[in-house]
Amino acid sequence: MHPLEQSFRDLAAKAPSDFAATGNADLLEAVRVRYLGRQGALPELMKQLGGAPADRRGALGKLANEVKAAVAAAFEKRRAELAASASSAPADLDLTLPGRRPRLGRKHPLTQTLDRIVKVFHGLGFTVIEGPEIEDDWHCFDALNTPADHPARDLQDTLYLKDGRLLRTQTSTVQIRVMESHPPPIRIVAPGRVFRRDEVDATHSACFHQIEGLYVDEDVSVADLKGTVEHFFKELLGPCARTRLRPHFFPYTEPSFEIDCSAEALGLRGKEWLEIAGCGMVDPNVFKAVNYDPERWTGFAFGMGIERLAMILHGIDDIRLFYQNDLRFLRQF
Ligand code: 2U9
Repeated sequence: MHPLEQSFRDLAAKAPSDFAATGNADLLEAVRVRYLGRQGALPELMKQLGGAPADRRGALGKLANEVKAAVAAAFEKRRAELAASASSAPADLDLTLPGRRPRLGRKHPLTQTLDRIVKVFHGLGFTVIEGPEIEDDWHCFDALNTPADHPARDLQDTLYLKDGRLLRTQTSTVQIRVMESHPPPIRIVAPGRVFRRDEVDATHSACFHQIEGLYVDEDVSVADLKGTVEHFFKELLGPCARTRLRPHFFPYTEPSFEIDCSAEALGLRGKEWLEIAGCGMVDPNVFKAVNYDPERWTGFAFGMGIERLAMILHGIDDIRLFYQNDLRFLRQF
């Protein structure tokens, strides 16, 4: 077989499958140009016909025309197929438009704040523990050295269910439950939703979030508490954060302190100190309530409001913004 004949036959075999493999009109056109264009494979072969021996030229020319017709037919067949499938797509579907990037969600600012707090306590070996939001008087008040006639109950008035149970006013309920079921030592933080019978305004909400911590072991002192508080706020806010403890009263801790943080570390001017959390040494009566020997065990506890911390950190002036799910607010975090 003359080499030119072989080339024509090879081309005739390959072109139809190349056309069939194209997925759109642009690709099909590119393949057509490759085979049939002015400098395409077929015209290039045809140019060589003049160099073939005279007695073969006629047969080769005939073959060339047959191949050309077959390649053109294969092209036409694929063009028709692609046109048919394009016309069955919806008229308003433009596949050449750039894709739409899906909007990524993000964590709620309160969750982001809680995550930052928990990360620091993880580093100190504390375990996160959760508990029920519906509680009883014992876990919310009595076990926390707040008997029924204690004035602190008025400050923490809450919502009661018909059966006498209540919505917890603090997550200390969780710590009481852990102590009731586990012997010391204890190192836990309890984040969660709490409830108060409060008038709602820019700084008060009937439902808000807290994180409380509890450390129980032998020979725990106020120095351990102070060191932990200082470390925590430096980790959370940066090495410039200074803290001070101011005497206060809580029924469940003795002595008790309010924790102030240097306003400078929070990027605030005007004030020198900002009240940011509370803490104290666990009252021996709390240990008695959970059958821990108060002569042997000592501990410290602390608590802070997540909303208050997030508001200070981000300069948010209205607590209600956290609960309205307004994306113009949420997208800022
Ligand atoms: C046990 C014993 C004691 C937890 C503590 C505070 C001090 C405190 C407030 C901060 C702002 C509540 O969210 S807030 O309104 N909390 O100041 N909380 S000591 O004391 C405990 C916890 C558990 C068994």
